[in-house]
Amino acid sequence: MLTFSSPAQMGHAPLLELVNGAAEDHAETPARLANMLTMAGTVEAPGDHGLAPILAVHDHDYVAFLKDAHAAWLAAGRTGDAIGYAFPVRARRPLALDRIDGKLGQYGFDTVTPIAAGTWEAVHGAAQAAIAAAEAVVSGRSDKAFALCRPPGHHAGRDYFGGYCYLNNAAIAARLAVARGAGPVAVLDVDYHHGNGTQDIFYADGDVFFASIHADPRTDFPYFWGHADERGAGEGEGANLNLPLPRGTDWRSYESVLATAMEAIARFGARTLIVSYGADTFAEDPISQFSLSTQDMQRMGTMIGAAGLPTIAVMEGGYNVAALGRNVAAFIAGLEGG
Ligand code: OKP
Ligand code: ZN
Repeated sequence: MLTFSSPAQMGHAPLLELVNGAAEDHAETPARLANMLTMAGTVEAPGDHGLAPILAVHDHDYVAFLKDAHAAWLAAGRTGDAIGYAFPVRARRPLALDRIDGKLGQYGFDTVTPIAAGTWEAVHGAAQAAIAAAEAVVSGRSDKAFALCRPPGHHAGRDYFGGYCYLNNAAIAARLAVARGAGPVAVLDVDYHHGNGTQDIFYADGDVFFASIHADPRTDFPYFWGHADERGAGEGEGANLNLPLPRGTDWRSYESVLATAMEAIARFGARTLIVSYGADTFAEDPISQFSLSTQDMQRMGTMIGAAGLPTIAVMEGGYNVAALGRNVAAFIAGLEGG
C-alpha cells in the first residue's frame, strides 16, 4: 500500500484532556504514530501542497485562529496547552471576539482537544499526508493509498475543532477528489465515533455521500450528531447515512451493517471512495466499547476493498497503542484484497 505520513505530525503532544470532572493523560499521543510506523513498511513524506486544498474545506478565519492560538495563549500569560471553558450553546455565529479564551469556545466544542505548541505544524502535516494520498489516487499513480494521519480529523468541521481533531483530513481528500473530476465521492467512516465534522461539511452537498458506522450517540461521544434521522439537506438530502450501533457490537452485527453501507455507496454511484479508518472499534481499545478483533479489521478491509473503487484511506482514532500498528496492517491487508 502506498502510504504517506509527515514527520511534523509527531510535534502535537497534548498534555491532558479534561473529562468526567478530571484531568486525564491525553489518549491521542505521538506514540500512536510511532507504533503505526513500526508496521507500515516504506512511508513517503507528503511534500507541501500548500494551503489551498485545506482552505477548500476550512474557513479562512478558523485556519488563522488555529495557527495563532497557542501563541495567543502564551501572550495572555498562560502556560501549557490552550483549552476553552465557555461554549456557545445558543446560535453559534462568527463574532469578532478579542481574547483567546472566548475564541477557544467559539471555535471548539469540547475540553478534550487542547491546542499545544506543535499543534498547527502537526495538523498541517497530517492534512498534507491526506492530500498526497488523494493526489496519488486521482492522478492514477495508484489505485489505493493510505494516509497515516494523526491527530485525527473527522470531528473537525469547516470552522470548528473538537474530538482530538483540528483539520478534517478525510474531507480535504474528498473535496480534492471532487475538484479533480473523480466524483461522485463516498466517504465511509468506520471509526468507533461518529464523524460529525465530515457529516457537517458535506451535509448539503450532493457530490459527496457520507456513511458512518459508529457507537450510538445516545451513549457515546460526540452525542449531538450521528443519530439515524440525520439524512442530509437540500442537494445533499439522502446523501448522509448514519448507522449507529450499541456498545458491545461484535463482528457478526458489524458485518451486516457494513454490507448495508457498501450497498448504499454502490447505489449512490460513487467513483472514488474515501475511508475514515479508526481502530478504536477494537475490543481492547481503552476508550471505546465495540468487540472487534485484529482479524475483524482484515475482514472489514476485505469488504471495503471488494467495492473495487479507487480508495483513499485516512487514519482516524484507535487508542490501544501497542495493537495499533497490527490493526492498521490487518485492515490494509484486507483492503489490498487479502
Ligand atoms: C476521537 B476519534 C475519553 C473521553 C474522550 C473523546 C473521544 C474522541 C475520539 N478519555 N472522548 O473519533 O477517535
Ligand atoms: Zn474514534
